[in-house]
Amino acid sequence: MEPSATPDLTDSPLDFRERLALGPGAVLFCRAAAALAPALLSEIAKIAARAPFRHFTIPGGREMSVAMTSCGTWGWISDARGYRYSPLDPASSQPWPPLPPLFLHLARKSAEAAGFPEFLPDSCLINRYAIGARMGPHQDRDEHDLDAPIVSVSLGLAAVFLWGGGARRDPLRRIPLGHGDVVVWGGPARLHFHGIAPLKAGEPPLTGPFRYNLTFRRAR
Ligand code: MD6
Ligand code: FE
Repeated sequence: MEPSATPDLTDSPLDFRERLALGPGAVLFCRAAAALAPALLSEIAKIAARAPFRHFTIPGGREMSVAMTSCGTWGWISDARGYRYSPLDPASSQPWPPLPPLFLHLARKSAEAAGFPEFLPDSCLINRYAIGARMGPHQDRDEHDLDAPIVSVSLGLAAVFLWGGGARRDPLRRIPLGHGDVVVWGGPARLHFHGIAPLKAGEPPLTGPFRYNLTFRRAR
C-alpha cells in the first residue's frame, strides 16, 4: 500500500487563460488560483499560528484596519517610526515563517504568465480584511529592486481594487477582485497608486467574512 501523503501541489497547473490587461505592465488573471485556494488557506493558517495577524500602527499614530502578517526572509512592518522590511517579526523577535513551496510556485508561474520570468520573491505580505476594512491609495516603494514585479492573490470576500496612475491625483478605476484572482504588475506600472475600497459584507464558504490577500515581492 502507498502511504497516504499530502499531494504535491507545486506541479499543479494554473489556469491563466482568462486575463484582463489593466494597462502596460499590469494584468489580472481571473480565478487563476481558485483551485489552489484550500491549500493556500491552510498554509496561511499555519503561518498565522507562528506569526499572528496584527494591526500595525502607521506613522501619525493611527491603526490600520487591515490585519497583517508575513512569511519569507523579509516581512513588511509599520510602526510610529515608519514603514520598512524586517527580517524579524517584531511581535516575537523571531524570523518570519519561510515561504511555503506552494506560494513560490504560484508567484513564479503568475509572474511568468505576465511576462516577468525568473521572479524570485523573498517576501510575502499576508493581508486579512474584515468587513469594512480598507486600504487607502498608496505606492509600493519600500522595495530595493523596483525591476521585480509584484504578484497579488485574492482569496475569499470580493473587493474593489482602486487602480490609479503614476501620480496621486490620477483618477482611480474600480476593478472587482474575486476569489482566486491574481494581479501581476511591474515595469511601467510598478509605482502606480492603488488601494482597496471598504469591504462589503459577505460570507464565502472557505474564508467566512474575510478577504485574504497575498502580495509577493522582491524586497532586497
Ligand atoms: C490588497 N494590495 O489587494 C492590497 N500592492 O489587499 C496591494 O496593496 C498591492 O495588490 C502592490 C501590488 C499588488 C497589490
Ligand atoms: Fe500595495
